[in-house]
Amino acid sequence: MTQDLFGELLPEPTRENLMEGAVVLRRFALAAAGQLLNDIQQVTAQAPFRHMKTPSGHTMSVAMSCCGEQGWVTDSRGYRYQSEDPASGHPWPAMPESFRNLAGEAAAAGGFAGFETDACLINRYQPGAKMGLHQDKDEQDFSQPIVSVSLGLPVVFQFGGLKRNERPLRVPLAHGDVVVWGGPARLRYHGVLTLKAGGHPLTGACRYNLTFRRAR
Ligand code: MD3
Ligand code: FE
Repeated sequence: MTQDLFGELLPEPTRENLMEGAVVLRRFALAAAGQLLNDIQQVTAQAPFRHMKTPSGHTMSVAMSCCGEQGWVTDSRGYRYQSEDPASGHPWPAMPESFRNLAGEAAAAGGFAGFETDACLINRYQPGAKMGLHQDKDEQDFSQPIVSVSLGLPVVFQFGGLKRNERPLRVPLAHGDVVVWGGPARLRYHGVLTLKAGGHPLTGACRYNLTFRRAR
């Protein structure tokens, strides 16, 4: 057992290989969760959560914010990374040290030592929110992995193939779980089923997901 900031006992992380290139590090972020949630509040005080519109005009059910040198945005002009928050015209908030450290440690544990993230997308799911099957392909270098961190309410993640029509695996993701996606898993379709109502002691009625990327 390890301890968190408050000296609480925490179960040890475990590792599961989902498929080639995709490693689930269960509970890897548990010890840091309190600090990560504090830092989400700091970032989103400067760059508030918003429901962006897809290029086809649908409003996303997931609310998003970003930090780091680059942020991911979608609007009528398309999907892209940019260095300013379109809501304010200012640069995105700096990446908190807790975020950068966790991303680097998780990437190394998943086989990607030396990963240097320049973009963190912060997703907030409230009950009823979901994310349909999609690929993450707005980044420049697909040899760089993506690290995702789940906080708060659990959800069922869908992990498909390189074509949308391949039947996806369903993987439950809970508070503190971290997944590293690289190599042949990097361009697989993936999504998140509708978040069910519930309560979590640290986040209340929501789930947060941090995805760390190398955009440029
Ligand atoms: C597999 N977010 O922000 S994290 C996203 O839980 C996104 O909020 C989901 O998909 C969420 O783009 C899933 C897991 C994830 C993230 C990126 C991936 C899985 C991935 C990129 C390639 C393959
Ligand atoms: Fe994605």
